[in-house]
Amino acid sequence: MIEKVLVEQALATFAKAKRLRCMCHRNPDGDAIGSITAMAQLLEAHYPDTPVELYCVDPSPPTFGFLPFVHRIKHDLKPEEGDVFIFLDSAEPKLTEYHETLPQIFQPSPDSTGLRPAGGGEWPSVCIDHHPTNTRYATVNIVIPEASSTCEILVDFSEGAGWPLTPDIATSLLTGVYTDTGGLVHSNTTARVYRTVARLLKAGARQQLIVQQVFRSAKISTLRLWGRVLEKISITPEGGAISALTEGDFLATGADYSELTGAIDYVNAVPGMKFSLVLAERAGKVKGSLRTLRDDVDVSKMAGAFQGGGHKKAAGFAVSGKLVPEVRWKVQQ
Ligand SMILES: [Mn+2]
Repeated sequence: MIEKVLVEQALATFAKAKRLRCMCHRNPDGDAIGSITAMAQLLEAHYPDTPVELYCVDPSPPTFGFLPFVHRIKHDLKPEEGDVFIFLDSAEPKLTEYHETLPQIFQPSPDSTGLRPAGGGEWPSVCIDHHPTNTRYATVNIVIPEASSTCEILVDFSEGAGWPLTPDIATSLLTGVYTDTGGLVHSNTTARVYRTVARLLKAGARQQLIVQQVFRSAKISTLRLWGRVLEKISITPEGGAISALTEGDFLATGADYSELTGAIDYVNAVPGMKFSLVLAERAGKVKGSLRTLRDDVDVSKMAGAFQGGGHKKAAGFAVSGKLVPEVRWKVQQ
């Protein structure tokens, strides 16, 4: 799946590092945490003399606290000479949220002719990602949109590099494959995904631990938040199932933003809809998550209208502002 030359370029980049600094996107999900913790373990095993560090602007959701290395994720980053950055599951620099404070760690994206403008990026970097909207902002870009998850790409990468998977690494990787496929039920669950899962189980991935921690446990605040999402579903004339949560909903339920993950799959379950949308207020912004079950609807285009992006069947966006309810009444005779 991965071109051999890309694996070689990535390995050559890792080999010359004085420090290996892994980074995933803000508001990290299971694939972000799975891929960053797996990559850090792989790098530490194969470059024992090079310090390996993990960075994310947001802490890991407690759900993934059972994964090795998760406690090593740091927030404050000061780039130093000799750093090599490894970006995981992040389609664009802004999704890491380090783009404003540390623009120099990213390369300028290639223009429409495929050439990378001069200047910018001072540090070598490797990006491993599966988002089709990836802007190729690293020096080595391993972007495979057909992959279900960044963790799936890492399984192939390890094989290409000749790196064996330990049970701990396999557990991190299986967490990402499971969460990005919704437990092997989303439309991105290809035959290749099942082969990947088989390889991970063979490597000792603790499948039942993941099922219990990720899919079979929910805090009371999460259940109450999801209750509000479900209660507030409305159907639009365009055929969308929409729900919206204000900051007040988060305060009243005691849930934080990360606890919203997964609720949209229930909104998306309304039969006959073209798409589903969950809007949520967060720190002066309104974030939107879009899903569809249909092949003739591309929600990444809808998200694009609000400067967002993602996949055809799952996408998101963020706009500044707050939610204001609009109630319409008409007289029926
Ligand atoms: Mn992902």
